[in-house]
Amino acid sequence: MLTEPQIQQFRQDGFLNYGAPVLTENEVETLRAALHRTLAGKSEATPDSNRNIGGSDQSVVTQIVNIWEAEPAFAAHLHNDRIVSMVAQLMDGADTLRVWHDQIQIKPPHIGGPTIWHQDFPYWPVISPPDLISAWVALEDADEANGCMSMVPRSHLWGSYNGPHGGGTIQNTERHGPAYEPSCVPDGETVAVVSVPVRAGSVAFHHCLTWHGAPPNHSDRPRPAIAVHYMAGSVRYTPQGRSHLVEEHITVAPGEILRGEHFPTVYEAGRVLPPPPAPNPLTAKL
Ligand SMILES: O=C(O)CCC(=O)C(=O)O
Repeated sequence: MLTEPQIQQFRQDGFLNYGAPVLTENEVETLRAALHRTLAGKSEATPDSNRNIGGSDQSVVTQIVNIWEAEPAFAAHLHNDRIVSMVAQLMDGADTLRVWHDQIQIKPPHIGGPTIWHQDFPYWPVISPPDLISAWVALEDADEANGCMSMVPRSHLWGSYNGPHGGGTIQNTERHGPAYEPSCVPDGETVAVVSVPVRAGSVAFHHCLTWHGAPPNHSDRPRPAIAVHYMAGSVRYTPQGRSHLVEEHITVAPGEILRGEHFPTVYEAGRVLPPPPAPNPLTAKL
């Protein structure tokens, strides 16, 4: 559980680096093995997307969306008791939490590309209000050398920026400095960049309006991580023209609360829900 000062820090800054492990070494190892199965094309199902969003073979960021649909260990991870309890504490008393989607990002050694500065919410133009918190868990130690994330404190209070790329992207710079669109920054505010190193099996939380990014990986270590984007139970399907990859899974009508089998409920009435039982291999194929 989080302490009151940790909760206050998240409210003030828009992110929180928890610092202590939330997964055991065994759990991390199980997730890594599941990730390798998906990368090798050996999972029972395919995730929604598995591609290089880094832009070239010299700047690689492998993004896998909804690996939980492909690998039971990641489906169980969505319901991680420690993580979900903390998200519930940070979500201002929400009594229900669902998963919008998950997202692996791997920056391979030497050629791992940067994550451009952005807010998450403008990339999700089919849902509102912006009551989502991401839990970013490192699957190997992540630091500045291999491309851990950086956050801009208080930027979750600066509104949602729809940049020229249709998302919250601000201009990227070669050195990944604090580039930003000045019109986003309220008078009297300053743009600071805080690096968020996370040990394997630990977690950092960020609000969906917090500006964040990550430098390239010039080290000889990979940087795999899993982010789960948790939404408050009040988040609705509110399409406005632009689409989103997982929109095809939405079965509710515009304006309705976003729920359904592809958006698992992980917290209800003050308690974390366990993952559904894994299919019985003896009966699954009958
Ligand atoms: O893993 C990364 O470098 C970026 C992840 C991210 O932008 C997010 O979780 O919102």
